[in-house]
Amino acid sequence: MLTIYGAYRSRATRNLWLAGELGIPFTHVPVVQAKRLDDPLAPDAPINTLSPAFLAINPMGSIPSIEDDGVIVHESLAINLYLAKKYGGALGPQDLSEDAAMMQWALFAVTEIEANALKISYASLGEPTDETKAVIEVAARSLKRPFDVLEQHLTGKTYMIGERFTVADINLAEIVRYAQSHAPLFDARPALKAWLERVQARPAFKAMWEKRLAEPATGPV
Ligand SMILES: N[C@@H](CCC(=O)N[C@@H](CS)C(=O)NCC(=O)O)C(=O)O
Repeated sequence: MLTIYGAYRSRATRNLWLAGELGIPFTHVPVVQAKRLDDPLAPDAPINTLSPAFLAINPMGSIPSIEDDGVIVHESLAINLYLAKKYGGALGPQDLSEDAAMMQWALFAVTEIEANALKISYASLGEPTDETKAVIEVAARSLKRPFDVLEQHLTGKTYMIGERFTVADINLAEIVRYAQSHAPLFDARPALKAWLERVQARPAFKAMWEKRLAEPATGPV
C-alpha cells in the first residue's frame, strides 16, 4: 500500500497528480511546511516537516516523501519516476532509451527551470512593485533558453515522449507551471503553451488542483 506524505500546497502535487493518473489506492498524510505554522512543535500542531513522526520518515524534513510496501523514497521527481516504473504501464518507460529521456527531462526541469520559475511564482503573489517586476524580468530572461528548447521539442508533438502522455509530462509541467503567471513567456511559445494547457486539462490534474484549492493556505506555501 502506498502512502504519500505532503500537503496539496507543496511539491507533492507532482505525486498526487500521478497517483490520480495511475488510479492506484493510497493513503494521504497531509504534512505541511513547518514555516506555515506559528509553533510547529506545539502538541496540537498538525503534522508538519518538523514533527518527529515525519522526521522519522524523512530526516531532511522536506515534503514530499512516499512509503510503498516498505520502500521509502524522497524527492518529488524521483518518487514519480519510481511510481511510473512500478505502476505506470504506458505512463512509464518502455525501454532504456525512454527511461533515459524521462530522467533527462526531470533533471532538465529541476536544474534549468525550477529556480527561475519559482522566482516568478513568488514575485507574482502580491501587488506588483518595481522590485517584483524586476525579479520577474530577470527570471524570464533566464528561462528563455530552456523554454526555447521545450518549444522546439514540442513543435509538432502532443507530448514530451513517444507521442503519449507520460510521467515526463507531469514532472515538467508541474515545474513549468510556476512561471505560468507570466503570459509573455507562453504567448511567444505556442507549442509550449498548448502542451501545458493540454496536460492541465486532464481529469487527474483537475481533481488534484481542486483538492489543492480546497486546502487552507495558511502562511507562505
Ligand atoms: N527537491 C525537493 C524539494 C522539496 C521541498 O523543498 N519541499 C518544500 C515544500 S514544497 C518543503 O518541504 N519545505 C520544508 C519546510 O518549509 O519546512 C523535491 O522536489 O521533493
